[in-house]
Amino acid sequence: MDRTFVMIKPDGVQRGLIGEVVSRFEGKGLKMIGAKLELLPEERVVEQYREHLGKPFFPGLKQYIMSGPCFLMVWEGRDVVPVVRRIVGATDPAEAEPGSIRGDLALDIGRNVIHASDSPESARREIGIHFRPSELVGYTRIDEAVLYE
Ligand code: IDP
Ligand code: MG
Repeated sequence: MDRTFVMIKPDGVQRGLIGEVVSRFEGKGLKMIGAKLELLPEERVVEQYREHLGKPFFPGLKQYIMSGPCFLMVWEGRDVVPVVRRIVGATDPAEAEPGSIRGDLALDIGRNVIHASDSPESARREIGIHFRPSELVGYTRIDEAVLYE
C-alpha cells in the first residue's frame, strides 16, 4: 500500500480542526499508521520545505509553521498521495474547490491549515524527516475486507 505524509499546520491545530481533518481521511477509508503532536524544530521545517528555500514567502512560511504545535500523520491506502492531495485542495484556499479541506476551512494561502506530500517520492522523503520506522504501526483495519474490490 502507498503512504503519504500529512500535517495539520498550527492554524488548524489552534482552530480545533484536528478531529474534522482526521475524520475526512478516516471516512474515505484511509488508514492512519502514525501520528504525533509536535512543535517542529527549525531544521525539520527547512528540510520539509527545502524546495521553497529562497522564495519570498519562505521566512513567513517558516515562522508560521514554527508558531505552534503541528499534528503530523502518516496515512496509508491505494493511491493515497493523489487521493489525499485532492481531499486537501488547491494551495490557495480562495481557489480550492468547495468540499476540499482548504476549500471548506481556509481563506488565506499563508494560513491554509494542512500540508500533504505531492508525490510518492516526496512522501517517502517527508515521512523520513519526521518519523522513525518504529513510530509507524502496521495493522489491519476491520473494514479493509470491504473497502477494496
Ligand atoms: P502545497 O502546500 O499545496 O504543496 P506549495 O506550493 O508546496 O503548496 O507551498 C508550500 C506552502 O507554502 C503552502 O502550503 C503555503 O503554506 C505556503 N505558500 C506557498 N505559496 C505561498 C505564497 O504565495 N504566500 C504565502 N505562503 C505561500
Ligand atoms: Mg508542496
